[in-house]
Amino acid sequence: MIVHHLNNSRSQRILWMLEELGLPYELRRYERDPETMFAPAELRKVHPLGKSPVLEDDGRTLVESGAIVEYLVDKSGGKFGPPSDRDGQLRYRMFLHYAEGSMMPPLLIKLVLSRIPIMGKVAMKRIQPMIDVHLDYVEAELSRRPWFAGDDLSAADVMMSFPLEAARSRAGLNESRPSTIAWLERVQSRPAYQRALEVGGPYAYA
Ligand SMILES: N[C@@H](CCC(=O)N[C@@H](CS)C(=O)NCC(=O)O)C(=O)O
Repeated sequence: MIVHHLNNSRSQRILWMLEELGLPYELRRYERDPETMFAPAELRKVHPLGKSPVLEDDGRTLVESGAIVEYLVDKSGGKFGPPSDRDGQLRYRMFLHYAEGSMMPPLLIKLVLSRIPIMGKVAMKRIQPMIDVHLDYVEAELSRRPWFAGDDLSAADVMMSFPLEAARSRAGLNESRPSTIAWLERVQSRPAYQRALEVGGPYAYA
């Protein structure tokens, strides 16, 4: 397997998942343009979207973090897949989609607005309450169970790691939401997470 990895990006969680699963992979690194933060053009040669992560395996080129983590669950015979109870399965599926589908968009809007002088600052004030609704929801969920789907770490946690790391670095996630911070600490202290950091190189959100 080849992982196309961009610094400070969502592909860090794919490295974490691969380290958890103990699957061998080759890493290809790409650096963001320090001005624009865009990925380099070479990534478009790998996939037309030119984004990261991209996973190549068995002659296939896969994109979308959620689809990639589900592929890895399948490949490893269900490891880090859904729990056995129905409610846990539904939570697993929901958070797997929620991470990119609902939680990332306002965080990304905030990041973009933060780069626009004056008017951006005004608009950012409108976005923060939307992010707070997500953070409160996540806090309530994590106060009920240790991991997003249930009692065990799953691919849903892998997916949720990036939005929550981004929220801690730029959208006010702090100790006022103790269950979420405790979850982040549990994630980041895992040996596989630490190995993924060593492999991936500098990562601003850990
Ligand atoms: N929903 C996609 C998002 C992919 C994405 O936007 N990746 C970012 C990295 S965090 C990227 O490659 N940005 C560089 C660019 O847009 O040029 C996923 O989860 O894989």
